Amino acid sequence: MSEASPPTVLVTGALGQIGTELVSALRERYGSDSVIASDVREIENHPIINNGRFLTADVLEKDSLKAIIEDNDVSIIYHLAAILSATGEQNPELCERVNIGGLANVLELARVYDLRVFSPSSIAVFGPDCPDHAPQITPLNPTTTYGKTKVSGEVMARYYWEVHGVDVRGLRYPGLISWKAPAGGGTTDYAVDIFHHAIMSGKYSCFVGPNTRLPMMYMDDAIRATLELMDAPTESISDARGGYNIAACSFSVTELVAEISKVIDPFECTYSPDIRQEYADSWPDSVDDTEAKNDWGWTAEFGLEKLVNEMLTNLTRAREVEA
Ligand code: NAD
Ligand code: AKB
Repeated sequence: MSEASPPTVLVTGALGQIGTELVSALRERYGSDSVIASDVREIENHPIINNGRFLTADVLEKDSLKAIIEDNDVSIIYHLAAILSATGEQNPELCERVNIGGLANVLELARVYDLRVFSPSSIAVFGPDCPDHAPQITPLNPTTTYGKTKVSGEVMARYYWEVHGVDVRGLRYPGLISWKAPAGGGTTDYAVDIFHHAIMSGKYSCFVGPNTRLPMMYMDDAIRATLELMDAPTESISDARGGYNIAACSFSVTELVAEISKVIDPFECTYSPDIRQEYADSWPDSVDDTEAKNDWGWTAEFGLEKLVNEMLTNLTRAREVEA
């Protein structure tokens, strides 16, 4: 019996913080030739462009996406192209156009070509009326445009599943912390930037205050969650398919600074909150991920201490290699 050939996978927004690591994981699994990375921009010497297939594609140009799907017999799309919260609040019109318009194009093409879709949501779907420990099911009243686009994305995903049978799944990612690619214009970027500054200068000026507490996750956990959700049998996926809560850790900036200071001493963090404080304050402290645990066996591996050690070790090594 001959082995089935791997599916062809298209990743949009592939040069961003998540795409940089997700594409590598998908290429390891399906082979480089089967994973097409795409983005509206090109970055010179980016590992994702150097190590496999890459196409420039704007998710707002439906015909270009259609041609890529037809020409390459694509069967799964990981749709990562988006404008994040901080950039989105500076340009709400662009944020709506890309986050809602781009997803509409992807879902419609998925309906026509019978594709499976991964469409990320965010803890930004929650608003100030959400309990501190966010349940899976709770009123979703975000105050940011970015959050509103993510609520719309969840509604669109559920609609395409219920009405058209499109197998689209999503996760409400917490703030993601990684060292391979920079964070892409979000509110939670401080929890990535702080590591670079700690290593470079032993000092960081944080744009949210010391008591700001948010749900966070190390990228390895986020990539594993993504693959596990997409691997789960359809019958195990509940109404939460548009955006499952997933949790790993929740910490204040003070707690993060204390953990970094165990390795980098002295490390001084000062505080200069800006508009992003408001966005952070509108989001919950932590999330309840019982449904993801029960439905498809989700469990996180990285708590605060392990995450901090991994970040500092990997960033230090990367800087030594660069030098
Ligand atoms: P990112 O900003 O790092 O990357 C997004 C990529 O999309 C960029 O490379 C950008 O060039 C590309 N892009 C923007 N407009 C485009 C367009 N019109 N056509 C094609 N590509 C376009 O973002 P990320 O952190 O990798 O996030 C990916 C997804 O995960 C987004 O939906 C985001 O909302 C969600 N998410 C991320 C986090 C996080 O902490 N990183 C948390 C929650 C949810
Ligand atoms: C952001 O801060 O915008 C993202 C997110 C939590 O969606 N990291």
